[in-house]
Amino acid sequence: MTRVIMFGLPGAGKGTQSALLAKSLDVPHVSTGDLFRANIGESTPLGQEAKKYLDAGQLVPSSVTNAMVKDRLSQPDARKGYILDGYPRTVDQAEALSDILAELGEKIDVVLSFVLPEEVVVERMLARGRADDTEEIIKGRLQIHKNETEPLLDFYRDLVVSIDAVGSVEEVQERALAALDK
Ligand code: B4P
Repeated sequence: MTRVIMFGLPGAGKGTQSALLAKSLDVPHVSTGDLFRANIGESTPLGQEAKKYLDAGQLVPSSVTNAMVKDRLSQPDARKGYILDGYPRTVDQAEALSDILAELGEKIDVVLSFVLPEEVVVERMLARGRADDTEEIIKGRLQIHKNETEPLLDFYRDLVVSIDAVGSVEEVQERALAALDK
């Protein structure tokens, strides 16, 4: 299985696990958060647009996000598969992804849902200490996740495999690899 969507609360460790899975499967790690942060770092027009949303803990508008993902998934290195990290985050993004995949003649193989209590993600994010990791912004991001991202579990109900995300990075990675082997 090489076309994987990573799902879970903000701070669940999707980015951490995606990097390891991408290495094991030898496919690109496509993280919308990382793409936004790279654009912000380079001060591109997309980065300047995205920055105000990231700083406030809000979702970047789907029009911007979908176009960026379409471009990334159309690159030659994505033909062998990809780990989609942080995308889709809303049902309208999932619908846009379905259109992108239809054009490419591809299908998602599995949605790995990383499950852990909210207290643990808050702890992890506060320890990470990114600019958007203050307590108030984290609270807002968790609320957005509940309202806008959780409905994806129903959208992808036939593809979802739950992974217990409490434990060390290595333990969680072993569980993710075992799930992909099945
Ligand atoms: P993301 O970059 O996607 O980040 P995240 O969900 O906050 O974190 P993730 O789950 O990847 O956790 P990580 O591995 O870092 O999003 C940031 C922002 O970008 C969003 O708020 C939004 O504004 C924007 N955005 C992104 N995608 C978008 C989209 N599709 N549409 C619109 N806007 C979008 O792990 C967290 C911490 O825990 C790290 O410090 C890590 O080292 C640690 N950790 C990981 N696993 C651990 C373990 N097992 N034990 C202990 N610590 C662990």
